Amino acid sequence: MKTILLTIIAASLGAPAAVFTASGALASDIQASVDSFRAALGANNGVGGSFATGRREINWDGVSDAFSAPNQLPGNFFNVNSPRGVVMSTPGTQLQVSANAASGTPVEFGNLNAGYPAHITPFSAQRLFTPLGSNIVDIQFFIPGTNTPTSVLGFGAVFTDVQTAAGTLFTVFYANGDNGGQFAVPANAAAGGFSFLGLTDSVNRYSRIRIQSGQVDLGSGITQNLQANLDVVAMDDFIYGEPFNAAAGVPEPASVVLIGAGLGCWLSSAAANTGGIRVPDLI
Ligand SMILES: [Ca+2]
Ligand SMILES: [Ca+2]
Repeated sequence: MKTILLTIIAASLGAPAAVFTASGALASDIQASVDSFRAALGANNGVGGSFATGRREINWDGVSDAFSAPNQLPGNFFNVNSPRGVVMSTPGTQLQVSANAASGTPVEFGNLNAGYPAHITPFSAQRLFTPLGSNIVDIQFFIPGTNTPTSVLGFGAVFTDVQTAAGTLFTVFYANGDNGGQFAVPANAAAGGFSFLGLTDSVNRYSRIRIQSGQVDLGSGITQNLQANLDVVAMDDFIYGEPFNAAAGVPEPASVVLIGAGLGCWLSSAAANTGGIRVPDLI
């Protein structure tokens, strides 16, 4: 069974302008909602450059074997190696993109646990994404290819195997740093099913999204047990508005500064200060 919901809410502080949600056993069950969210954000700006409008996407599928399982993905990969204005961090141990079949490493995070491929299905083949050592990943936005923090009009993500209501969540942080509350990713009972949550807010914009991906981290010996509130989940496509600060304008090419190694230290500090998530405003 599929469910699709699009809620339009008057833009105001504390409420997103629009919430796009869908879930179902098949990828086709969420496709219309994903495409509506894409249309709301505008044209796909691809890799590099800087634009005043449009969107970016990350489907993980083009990441090389060198940065995929069993290897870790650098948190700044999508702002340095493939500039799309996103830097990620986790309070866990590392970030990982799942393997391609041709690599010889088990796909769908079977390298972590042989049982995971029965739960984890790609929305876009073949690679997916997860943090390790934690079920939390923080996503921060920068003018692509620079160390200039900025904000986005909206953010959405596709998940697989979300089977517990309110077990997978976004916590959103506005451009002014305020905590904008928590939003639940819709669940679907089917093993290997799909869920989508997309949010837009043209008034407050988002400077950071914290994702709780399932109720437990992925890893060796960590097995799903829904009765014990241990819902295993993985992420696929990220879709988000162009990281752009209207007040600052689009930077001239000469002002674009590639991020150096120092950013990793700065992000570690930022990640350590992200506690205190307030009581959920679940939808
Ligand atoms: Ca993918
Ligand atoms: Ca699950």
